[in-house]
Amino acid sequence: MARILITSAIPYINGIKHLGNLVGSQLPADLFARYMRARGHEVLFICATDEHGTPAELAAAKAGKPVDAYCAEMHEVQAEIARGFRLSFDHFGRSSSQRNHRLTQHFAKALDDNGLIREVSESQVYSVDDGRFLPDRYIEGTCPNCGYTSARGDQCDNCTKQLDPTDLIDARSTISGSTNLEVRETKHLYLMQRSLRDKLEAWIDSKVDWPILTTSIAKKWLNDGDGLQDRGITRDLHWGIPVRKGDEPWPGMEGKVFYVWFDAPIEYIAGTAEWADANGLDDAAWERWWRTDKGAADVTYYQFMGKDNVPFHTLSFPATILGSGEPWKLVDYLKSFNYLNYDGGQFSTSRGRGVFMDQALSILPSDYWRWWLLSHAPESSDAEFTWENFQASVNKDLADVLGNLVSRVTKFAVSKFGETVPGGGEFGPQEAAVIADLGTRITEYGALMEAMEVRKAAAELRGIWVVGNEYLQSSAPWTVVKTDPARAQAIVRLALNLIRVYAILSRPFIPDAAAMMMAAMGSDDWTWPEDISAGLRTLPEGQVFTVPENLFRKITDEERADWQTRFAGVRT
Ligand code: B3M
Ligand code: ZN
Repeated sequence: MARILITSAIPYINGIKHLGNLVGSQLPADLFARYMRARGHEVLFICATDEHGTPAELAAAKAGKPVDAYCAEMHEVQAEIARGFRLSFDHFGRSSSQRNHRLTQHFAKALDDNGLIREVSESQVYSVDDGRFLPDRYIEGTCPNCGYTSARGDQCDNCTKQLDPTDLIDARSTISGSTNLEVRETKHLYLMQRSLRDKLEAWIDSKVDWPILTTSIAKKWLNDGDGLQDRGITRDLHWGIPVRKGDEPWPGMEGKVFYVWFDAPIEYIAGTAEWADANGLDDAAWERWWRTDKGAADVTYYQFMGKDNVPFHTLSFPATILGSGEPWKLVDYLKSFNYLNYDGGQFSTSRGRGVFMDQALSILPSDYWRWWLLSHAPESSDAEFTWENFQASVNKDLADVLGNLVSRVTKFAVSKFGETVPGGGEFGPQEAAVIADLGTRITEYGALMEAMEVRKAAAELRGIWVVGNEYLQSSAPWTVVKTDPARAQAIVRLALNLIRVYAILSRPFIPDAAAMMMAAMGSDDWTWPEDISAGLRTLPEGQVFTVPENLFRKITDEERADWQTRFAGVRT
């Protein structure tokens, strides 16, 4: 039994995520966690909400709520949706937790103790009426180049000229509209990542089995242009983790907070501490997952994320860990994803384009979405969601192949032999062939799941379902029963056992349907069918089973057309 730590990128607090976000991090992480648990490993799966930064402050202001109350509320909303998608986090934490405050301040002190923090003086635009410094994209004014009146502090969208906020004519705050702006000096802490460059490169070079997508992004940032840059880790904001040196104040940094991307990955660790707290466990319980000097040396740590988050996880966060000089666990395997596009364009949170997690659950159960998303995961390239493809995939794979098998077998069995597993006949050559075929396929399926080859694993699983259909077709118990009822009983017995085995194998993808299938077989034995011959003899003669309700329904053309229109425009 191995010990497996899994984290998914932690979603921003300012709004509900779309399906593209889901398939790029939380969902494949859940698939992997469920699979590893099914194989009997000790798994800890941690996620959280990412609650700091300007977007959180602005979203709260827009909602007319204090930012802490807004975050508490949105955390609950996201937690509820995660439950709806059956994301099996051991803990869904919050980056604003006291645990994260303390750990983030601890890391900053450790980095400073190791001479890896320097102070930098900068001039930045301050809005007197807003009482805050303004990030470039919250300043607007007239472009000095083309006269466009809504140019942003960093760039003019009309003529594309790169700008400095001080270049703008009649600059104003986009938060309040105030033009009462001035340039002020401000000091920030920089993490000296440059001096960690060689260590980081050696570490990345040692990851020979990582996906190219992951290492190529890391390499690009290590080597492009000037190479790895030192990075500001503090901000002039109100909401965030106060800059302190461990338990002590940090002179000159009063009123400032850590940059959201500094504290967010630390929340993976803090979230684990929150998990221990929530379960009445002591510090040793979470430290054995994270501290290699306290039991984590035998932990394998997997991270899941979209490709845009890779630089922060291959460079910045490892810089924090390595720079601390303390024995924290580094990621062992980083699985990254390309983008999922939506119906000829991009999913967009800001423009409300695409299907969002809450909307998805309001029209169909989570298994339908889980199956489509995972079987089309954007692994080797970007992928695209279309309603036609979604309809076809649900109707074929789930309804025709799996659902139909379950309903045909159980209905036929009940009508001919009653509601118990029949004991007549013996398994013959046809059954031996099915057992051999499934044995090979299940081994392959396991290998793909272990390798996190999500799409290929889905295809293999579908192939495993097809084997059942083909067996039923060729063994034709409905014909055989007329001449050789004992033989028909043996076929039905194998087919009922197949349903239980399919429940086990399918559970990481479609947990609700799997639970229904298992319950219908009157069993709760989820032992992985490593020995498929034994697995297909598990339900004993006389075992009571039931005909489950329709596992999957088909999506009609009318529904598809309706949803296509409904989700074409902007989310209201
Ligand atoms: N919140 C971005 C995102 O949701 C960011 C991830 C943080 S992972 C530490 O895609
Ligand atoms: Zn311009």
